[in-house]
Amino acid sequence: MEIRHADVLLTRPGRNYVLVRLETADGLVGWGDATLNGREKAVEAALAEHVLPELDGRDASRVEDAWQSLFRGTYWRGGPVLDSALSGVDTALWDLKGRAAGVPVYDMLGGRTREYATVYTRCGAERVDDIVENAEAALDRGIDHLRVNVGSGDTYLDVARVVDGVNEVRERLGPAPELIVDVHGRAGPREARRIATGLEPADLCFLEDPLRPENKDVFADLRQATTVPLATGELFTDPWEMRPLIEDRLVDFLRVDLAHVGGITAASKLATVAEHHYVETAFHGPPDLSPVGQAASVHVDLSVPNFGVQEFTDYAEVYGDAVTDVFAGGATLDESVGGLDVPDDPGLGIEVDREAAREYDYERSHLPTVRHEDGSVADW
Ligand code: CS2
Ligand code: MG
Repeated sequence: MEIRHADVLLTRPGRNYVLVRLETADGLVGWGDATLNGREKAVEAALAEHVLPELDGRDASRVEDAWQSLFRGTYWRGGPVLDSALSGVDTALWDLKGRAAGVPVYDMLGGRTREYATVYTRCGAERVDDIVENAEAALDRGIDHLRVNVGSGDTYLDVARVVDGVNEVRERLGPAPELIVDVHGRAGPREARRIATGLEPADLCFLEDPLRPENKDVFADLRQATTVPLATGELFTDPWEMRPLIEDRLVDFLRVDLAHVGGITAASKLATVAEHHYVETAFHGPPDLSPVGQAASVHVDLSVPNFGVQEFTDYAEVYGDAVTDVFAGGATLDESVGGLDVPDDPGLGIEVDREAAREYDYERSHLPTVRHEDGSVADW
């Protein structure tokens, strides 16, 4: 299992993805997702210049040792760029390990604890009428966990609009569907308290990223103030960052991103810590996570006992042929249960067509910086 070729591939089949490709001396190939939305070139350079050269000649079967040596062994640890690079390598190593053993990755994580991973889908829009229409379309597809954000991502927080809009959505959809609202790390403590308490009548499954991520202590105040279940983690790029929130039971759901937090190794260990504190998983699954990252997330979802829900992106629906040109296999939605499953193939069960990927050139893009009316910077 000697690593012979370690490459990074930047491709844009609909949007930019950073993929790690590891090939062993006996010709096995493993893939991992290292995409960091808007900072793809920084991760590509970290991989090409610093991380991948260190893997040359190493034993691919030593996944944990690779993780430790890339995270701790390099002195400069953590941060979104280095941890995305580490995530891509870790996931590719698990893929290789599964392919070498002839078993799916979830089998190496302890085996299935469930038949599928229940998903939530995004139904947000500016107008309540459109949210309800999106929600009904999702329910028709068998998905009953719905994210019903009111307003778009680039308007800063309008608390009254969010509270009134989501409560109206609940009234119109009735009590059955599970509803989720993403505050997107935009709120300070005062706004978060108003949103959470204002949304208590909507009986949410959870409120996602209710607070800016810097100061974890503020979650304790919010926890005291509301009965609404809380979730966070997509902005955390270091597994240790979630620890106080899990240990003090300040959140109900762990929402880390497998392409940022340290791959399958970090996510499955964190899930185990969370299990002991009755915290469930709800891994990040936006369109900027590639189908390789989605497949990796579902392998962990299927194996952990404390799975909650998986955020879902339907790549073929959003990006059409471009995505199916490049990726084959991976997670698929079973509409009869509203859940994702992965093939029983060895490894992650997803193939990447390198030649096709090279046809889709990277384009520079970045997330917007939004400002309040007075010109000061707001959280996007
Ligand atoms: C969002 C993301 O899906 C989510 O939960 O918060 O779409 C987020 O905006 C992007 O991943 C940012 O790159
Ligand atoms: Mg989010």
